Amino acid sequence: MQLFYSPTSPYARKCRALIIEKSLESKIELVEVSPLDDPAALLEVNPLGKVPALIRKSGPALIDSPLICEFIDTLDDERWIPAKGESRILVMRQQAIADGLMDLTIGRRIEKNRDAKLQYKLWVERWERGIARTLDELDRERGQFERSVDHGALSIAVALSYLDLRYAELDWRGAHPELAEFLDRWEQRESLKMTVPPASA
Ligand SMILES: N[C@@H](CCC(=O)N[C@@H](CS)C(=O)NCC(=O)O)C(=O)O
Repeated sequence: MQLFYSPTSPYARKCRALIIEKSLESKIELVEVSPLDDPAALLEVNPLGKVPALIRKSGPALIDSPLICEFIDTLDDERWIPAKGESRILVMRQQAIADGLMDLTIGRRIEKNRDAKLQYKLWVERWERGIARTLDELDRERGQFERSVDHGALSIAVALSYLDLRYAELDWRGAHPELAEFLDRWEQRESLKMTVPPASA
């Protein structure tokens, strides 16, 4: 199997970290691509032109990181996403909040990267408010995930780490020290150490 990824994509990082946590590296080859260059091999399996995308041994390629992670989790007996019940819903909800935080952070960055005259302040400020509210909510819900080792906690850790990469000026660690400690603990794990985005990114 092959996972198309880019080294800075937090959605792909969730998948890569899960693969490492589950020691499935030998089953899934990582293929680095730059989605903005529209590589033919990526477009062939994902018409949306986005990473991550997973080519399986059989069946259609999978797109969208929650689906890809769900599939990766079925490849061995160790469940990072509970199979059913409220525990499953909570993990999926945590992943949804984490993915939403990534969406806001990426939206803001794309806007901020535009020529200053073209930047749309309304959107930047809207996304910044969303990021601030989401951090407050994660702090309120911390008790539900801060000691967990599952896909919900992994997703939140990857999203917080992406804030460090793309919105460092926010200093979210200063305002949310317990969330920062949570991320520090995750950053000690091989899965996050081995998927750190390149310093030049
Ligand atoms: N919902 C998707 C989001 C994937 C996504 O937006 N990936 C970005 C990289 S971080 C991408 O490939 N962007 C290229 C583009 O939007 O054209 C997921 O969870 O996999």
